[in-house]
Amino acid sequence: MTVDLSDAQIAQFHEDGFLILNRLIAPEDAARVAARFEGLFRGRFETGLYPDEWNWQEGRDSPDRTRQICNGWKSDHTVAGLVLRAEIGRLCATLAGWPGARIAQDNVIWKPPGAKPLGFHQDNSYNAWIVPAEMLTCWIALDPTSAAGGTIEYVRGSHRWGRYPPIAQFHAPEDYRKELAAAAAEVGRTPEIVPVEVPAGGCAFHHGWTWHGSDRNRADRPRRSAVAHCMSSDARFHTTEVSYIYSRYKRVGDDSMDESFFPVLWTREGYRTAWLDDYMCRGSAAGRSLNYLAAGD
Ligand SMILES: O=C(O)CCC(=O)C(=O)O
Repeated sequence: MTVDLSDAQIAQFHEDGFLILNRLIAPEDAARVAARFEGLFRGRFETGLYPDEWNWQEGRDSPDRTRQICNGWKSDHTVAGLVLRAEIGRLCATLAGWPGARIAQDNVIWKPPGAKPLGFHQDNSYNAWIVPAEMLTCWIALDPTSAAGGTIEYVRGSHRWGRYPPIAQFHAPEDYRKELAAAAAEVGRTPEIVPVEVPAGGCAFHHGWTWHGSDRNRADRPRRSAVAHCMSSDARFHTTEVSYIYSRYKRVGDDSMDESFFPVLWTREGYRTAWLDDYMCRGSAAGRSLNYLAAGD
């Protein structure tokens, strides 16, 4: 898969702070990634490694919570086969104006019918540990999405509203638009909320300062997504700002990012972390799925 972004689409991204595409991957490939979710949330990790964050576990957490795993790529080759693709890195770097892109973090998100919202926030509020402190994200729908089904929602133009701190409660807040409403009041704007309604395999890119969140799933089908949060290929660790999870990968006295933990997906110069393509092909769900996902078709 290659996606040619037109100048108009790139301009639209800069204007709106997001860009929605109806097709990034084939629906059957989206279904192959979605088929991994059940095992992952039950703790079946084919690589033997825990993901960096495992926010919902079968039997431990309430069924009305939206389920999230961060850095599922470390635990599952099929997830890796999607979120570590060169093309995703190329598109994120192109939109961000970076020389290339590394994965900062992936998200595996499963919102069953009835599951509660995720609060509106700005991703870059959580990125002080990175220099430059910015991400650009590719959010991929693995099911057809709808406003009623709790899809991701963006606020048009909100990447220009300024920088706000992390929100009080990300998972299942009482009012998922609370901090957004406060920010909008401060800048004197009425938020124009755009729900991302795409077929399975569609996607949306968003700027790190764009306000986004998602409502309860009021539909009768699950909403599953895979998200690649990218950072610049040149990114380094901040020497004093600490992420309690991700700064664990920083070596003492060294601010460089190790490609074992933050692999480079793509650079303009033609560089890509050497082990990625082999790693993406190793899954137990291999065969057809990984032929497709790893080949960069
Ligand atoms: O999928 C969602 O509901 C929210 C995801 C999100 O916060 C993100 O992709 O940055």
